[in-house]
Amino acid sequence: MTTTTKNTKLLAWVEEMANLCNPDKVQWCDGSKAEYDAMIKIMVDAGAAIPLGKRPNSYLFRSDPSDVARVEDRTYIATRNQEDAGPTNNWIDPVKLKTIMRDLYKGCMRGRTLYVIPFSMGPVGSPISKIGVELSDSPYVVVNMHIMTRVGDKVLKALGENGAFVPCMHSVGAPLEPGQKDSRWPCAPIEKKYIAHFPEENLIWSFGSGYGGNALLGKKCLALRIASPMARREGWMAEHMLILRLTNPQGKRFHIAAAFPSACGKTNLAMLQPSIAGWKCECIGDDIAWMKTGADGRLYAINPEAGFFGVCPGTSYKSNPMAMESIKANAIFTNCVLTDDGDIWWEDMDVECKHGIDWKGNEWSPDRKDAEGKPVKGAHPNARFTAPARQCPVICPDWEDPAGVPIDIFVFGGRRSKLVPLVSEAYNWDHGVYMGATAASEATAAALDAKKAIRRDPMAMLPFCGYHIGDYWQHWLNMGDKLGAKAPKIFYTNWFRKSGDGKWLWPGFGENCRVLKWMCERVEGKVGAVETPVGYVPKPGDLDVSGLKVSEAEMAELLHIDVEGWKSEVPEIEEYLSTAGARLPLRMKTQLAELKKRIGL
Ligand code: GTP
Ligand code: SPV
Ligand code: MN
Repeated sequence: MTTTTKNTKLLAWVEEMANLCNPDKVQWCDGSKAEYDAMIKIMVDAGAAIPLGKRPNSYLFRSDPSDVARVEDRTYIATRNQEDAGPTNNWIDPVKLKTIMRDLYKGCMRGRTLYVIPFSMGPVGSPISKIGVELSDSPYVVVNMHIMTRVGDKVLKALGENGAFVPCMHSVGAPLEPGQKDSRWPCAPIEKKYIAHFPEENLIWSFGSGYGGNALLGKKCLALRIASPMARREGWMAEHMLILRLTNPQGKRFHIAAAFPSACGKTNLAMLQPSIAGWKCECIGDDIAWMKTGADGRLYAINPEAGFFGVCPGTSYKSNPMAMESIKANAIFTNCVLTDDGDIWWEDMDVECKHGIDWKGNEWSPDRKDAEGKPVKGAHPNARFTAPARQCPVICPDWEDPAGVPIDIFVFGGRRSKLVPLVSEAYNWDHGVYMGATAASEATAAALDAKKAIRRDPMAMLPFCGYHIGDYWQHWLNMGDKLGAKAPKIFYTNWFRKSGDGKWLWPGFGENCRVLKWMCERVEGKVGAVETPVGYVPKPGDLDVSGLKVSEAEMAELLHIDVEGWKSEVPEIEEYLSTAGARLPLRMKTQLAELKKRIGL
């Protein structure tokens, strides 16, 4: 298939990459339903996609067991000066990396089709949106990009003859010899995988993986790792944040953006169904927020994505009914159980599955044990659904407003079974930035190689900030200076505190609206709080717990400030902040010093 585009830069780049990768053919994607259906048919015929009898137009994929999540050890930020990538990124010299990767790309698409996928992050034509073009040899990537971004001719039209785009190069890295049968999920071994970013030239090169953030290059690669340094240069923000609108019983709207690390509750909070009467919640985005100051001096956010790439395990009609409604049809599932009646299943879906085929393709039942006698999970812990955002019953009518929504509240958080209270409010902007910068969380399955039990994950951007983390914190401080009194208020939450016997202390999910309600009432100055060493925390009675089955003792534990525990964290926090070296903002040092004073160190 040919193209009508006259963008010379794009045409030249496609030709250069096709010459390097040597595909059998080149196909320009138009974003149509016919194209989506044709891609699916190719994959169904090849045995890579399994149609789900129970869900209209929905398909199950099983990845290679080695290719199930992001690979942080193989993710690179290539800048001329190593210092500019900072302590949180894997750095490699861009010239050296391109030499290595050009070698890998040479002939890597033999026997395959190169798909040209023009896409827009954000509504086509919005002043906040950015255009990317992904070249990929994976039809799985094509269909996922159709859902997750705006793809096709409309994007080429917006790009025009001279428009700028972010080139996003992708190959699964598995050329086919003549006559060779393709595998169900082609990919390259771990040591050949590279997820490479060249932020100084707004360029992405990915090789060897077909999964999620490694392969759908609009998401983490463009919208965060390339966009974050771009945002710093241009004075805006690209964050790993959900966006929601909360409307109180009086009809007053609050817009909240929340940054939790991967697999720590963004999708769930974004689609929250308030358990308290009169409050309404609508979803704008579940993973990424791009924010710019508006003419009125406030901060406006758009969701650059068009779909959800959400964690399956734990998603149920009890925990996240709106996600369940969003995936009833036209959805893609990766690494779930296939049930005997032609549906998908995963752990904690809150329905019974007596027998099926697990994510590795083996016979499965809930009582299955491995060689060591441990229960075998049916779905991979990072099994994911891909679904169009417009299918969410509580999608906000303004979710595609090119102007965005004005943010009132920022929330940071993480998964901490101890120490961190259910909620606290920052004393001021700098304190809030400090809270975000020192956010920490227990490891999840979203990355293959996040080994540490608890790791600092600043603003949930540890794997996604495409430049020096010290400069990033300074950028946050600068944004606060620019926004002044119009800056959002900053809070910190932890839904994951556990009791001594290992049970969640807080019911979470829909009940989290009680915490959001307190935040809104704090913004309005309607409700109280007590000053603690770590911020303002609700006093008994400030948080609406009416009708909730949480005892007073449990509430006290959830909001308890363990001063000794905080003292023992300080040396580690000090060491962590010092890794930013000379680029650690002075104002962060001041915040640490003030915390130390408050806890008596
Ligand atoms: P990414 O897509 O990786 O960025 O993750 P996410 O932040 O969107 O995480 P998601 O909302 O998908 O939640 C991940 C897991 O946390 C799921 O298994 C959820 O069931 C669980 N979870 C979400 N919210 C809560 C909560 O309030 N309490 C508890 N206990 N678990 C929760
Ligand atoms: C995350 O890991 O934060 C995700 C999933 O949202 S992925 O797209 O794989 O990065
Ligand atoms: Mn994410």
